[in-house]
Amino acid sequence: MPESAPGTLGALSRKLASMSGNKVVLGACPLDCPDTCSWIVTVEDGRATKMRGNPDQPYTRGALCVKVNRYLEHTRADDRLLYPLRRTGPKGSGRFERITWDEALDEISTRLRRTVDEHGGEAVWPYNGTGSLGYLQGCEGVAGRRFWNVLGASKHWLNICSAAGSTGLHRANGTAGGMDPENFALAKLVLLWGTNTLTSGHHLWKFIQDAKAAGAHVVAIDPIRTRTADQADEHLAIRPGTDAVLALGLLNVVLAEGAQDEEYLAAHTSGWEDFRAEIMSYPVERVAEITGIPADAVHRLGTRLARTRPTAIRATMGLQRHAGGGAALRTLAAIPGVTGDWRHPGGGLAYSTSDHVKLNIDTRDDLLPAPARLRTMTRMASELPSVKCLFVYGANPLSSTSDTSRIRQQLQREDLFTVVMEQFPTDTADYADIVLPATMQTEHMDLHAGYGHLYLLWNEPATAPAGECLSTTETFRRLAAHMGMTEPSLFASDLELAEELLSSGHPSLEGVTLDRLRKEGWVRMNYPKPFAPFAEGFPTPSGRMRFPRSGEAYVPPYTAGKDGLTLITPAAHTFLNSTFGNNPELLRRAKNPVVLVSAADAAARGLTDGRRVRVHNASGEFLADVEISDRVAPGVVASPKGRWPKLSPGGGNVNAVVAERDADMGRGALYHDNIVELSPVEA
Ligand SMILES: Nc1nc2c(c(=O)[nH]1)N[C@H]1C(S)=C(S)[C@@H](COP(=O)(O)OP(=O)(O)OC[C@H]3O[C@@H](n4cnc5c(=O)[nH]c(N)nc54)[C@H](O)[C@@H]3O)O[C@H]1N2
Ligand SMILES: Nc1nc2c(c(=O)[nH]1)N[C@H]1C(S)=C(S)[C@@H](COP(=O)(O)OP(=O)(O)OC[C@H]3O[C@@H](n4cnc5c(=O)[nH]c(N)nc54)[C@H](O)[C@@H]3O)O[C@H]1N2
Ligand code: SF4
Ligand SMILES: [Mo]
Repeated sequence: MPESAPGTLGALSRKLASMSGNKVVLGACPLDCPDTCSWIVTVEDGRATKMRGNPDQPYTRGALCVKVNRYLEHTRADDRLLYPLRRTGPKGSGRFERITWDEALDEISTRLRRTVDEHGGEAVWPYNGTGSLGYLQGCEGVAGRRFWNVLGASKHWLNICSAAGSTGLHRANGTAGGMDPENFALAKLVLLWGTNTLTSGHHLWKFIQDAKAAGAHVVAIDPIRTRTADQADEHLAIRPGTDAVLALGLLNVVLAEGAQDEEYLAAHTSGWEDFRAEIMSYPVERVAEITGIPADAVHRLGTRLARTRPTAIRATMGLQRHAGGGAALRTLAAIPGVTGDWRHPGGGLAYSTSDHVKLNIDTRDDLLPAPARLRTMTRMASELPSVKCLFVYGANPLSSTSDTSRIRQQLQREDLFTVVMEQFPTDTADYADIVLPATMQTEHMDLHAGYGHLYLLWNEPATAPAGECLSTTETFRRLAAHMGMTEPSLFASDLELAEELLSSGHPSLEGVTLDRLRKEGWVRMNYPKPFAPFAEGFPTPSGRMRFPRSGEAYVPPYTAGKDGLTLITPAAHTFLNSTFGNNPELLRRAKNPVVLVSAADAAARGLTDGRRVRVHNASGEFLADVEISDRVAPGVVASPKGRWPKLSPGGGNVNAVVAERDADMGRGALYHDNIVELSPVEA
């Protein structure tokens, strides 16, 4: 039987609440964060008055985060979009007038029909981002796609976040799914590799603390000494984009120690002879030269790796935002293949658990009148010239997508009809012809899974929608009806859609019913606990993991050998991508945008602490204040993502200098792999 709410604290608080005439509603955080927390909302007289983390949920364990602690306040923010709007000023001016839903649907229907008639469905681009990871309202279930299929619209490749790494892991293991993150508690060596746990998904930390308490050694491998690195036993400041080389170097030491698991290699892997030769060509001195990590540190960690079972590697998306991001994950995945760590719960690699989620996502491609054109999210600037109707939902490309200057130029085109479904007046919404107001998580129903754990969660609406906001599902039902579409599946209710999602018949979902989810709020999928997914083999055609072939193990970063500073644009502690970028308190805590610069690089440019600079390259520029810091090595600078350009000095953010370039696999974006220069802004 799947594990479920034991009916302790959460159940008790629900009972107490109902005794006092209040209601307590179980929900889930919709944001693009691995933890997908379970939350409890207290509702008094129809108003949500309190939100807290669900103490019964084994992963959330009662805590939300600095951002979502302000979620209720955010739902009532002064700038919340409450009504449909039509543009009255020039594109980008953010000047709108209120209209009715009928007027909005009329105008959208007319424009969609005209576009399809004149230019074909491919000229329509539904651009659906990661604002919600819901399987009903958000990107995981590809919300709205059945409607777009009837219309024959372009398909949208949501590759903005994790595509390079996922593809690399698929090549290695046949899946991007790996360890159950809860099993980090069982590890004796933990490598936090290109991941900022305490900022990007802090609930894993409790499991790492359990491991530490049992004697585990924790190493952070990151070009930045992050707050996570501060808490680790050891920090290796790697040169950006060279992780595959470090992995090869560590394996070189493992082989020297004779610590490879020959039995596991023979039974469950393929391509070992070639790969062994590749490893042998990366002695620690060569590795030190490429990665910038001293040879003795590589040797020490290699020895530790050779001698410590189980070793758990947490590698997340930061690592793969480089030209060689796919190869990096593929080569990291080879480590537990060589050491045999996959045999043990507490050993292996955890990137994302998404591939363990086996819901039945049926976007009904049979409804398409003809094969659809595929448009790539991270290539927005290049795709837009052939788009006539852009429909943005759950996304804020003017903050989050590469090459924002070119995107902005395109959004100004008079012949482009843009609809933005939003909760807030983002920079992107300012360019809309029509804005549609969207519900927030406490106002709609949704089904969720985490990408950092093995639970499904249900989100019951706690309150009525604010203003005239509609959920994604309801918006598309109304739009379909307004356009006279009759395909029955376009009108499925939220509960019907949820039943359908749960009906895949996969063993991991046996006994996971909608009734249970609605009652208990969360259910662990039927994976063994503890879970060792590849102890007996891999989901590849041969059943074996595939080592990289000769020459495939390392693809150098774009920045390799180039003059200038490598810019890293990591997760901000107080924002979630661009979500909360307008929250006054979180903005206050985030202070002005900064760029971390080593003392040597600052001195070479005559920059003092606090000096405002233009961070620039051929793609564009943004403004930030210099923070001289030993958290970055010479040659590396860092400035967090997530700022709203219009709320930032100079009206730009980091993505003005992120060029539209592809990683080696999955067309992943190169967010941490750009060359910039810093020049003082004249006062
Ligand atoms: N607070 C907060 N939490 C978030 C988000 C947020 O915006 N804010 N975003 C969410 C989303 S969408 C995602 S996808 C996840 C992403 O979560 P993470 O994977 O943690 O993402 P990043 O912050 O981009 O990168 C993590 C770390 O990788 C390091 N790094 C960069 N390049 C390299 C490299 O070449 N090698 C190594 N070893 N390290 C490197 C960065 O310095 C950074 O400290 O977090 C989610 N959680
Ligand atoms: N430079 C740089 N850029 C990055 C990254 C980086 O590391 N560096 N990280 C990248 C990553 S990992 C990601 S995932 C992307 C994220 O990029 P996007 O997918 O564009 O996500 P956000 O910027 O968070 O914008 C989401 C918007 O959706 C809205 N929203 C939330 N819920 C709903 C809903 O239910 N309905 C509707 N209609 N709207 C909703 C929010 O108000 C918000 O404005 O950014 C990427 N951009
Ligand atoms: S953003 Fe992450 S840590 Fe914060 S509440 Fe949501 S799932 Fe939990
Ligand atoms: Mo992401």
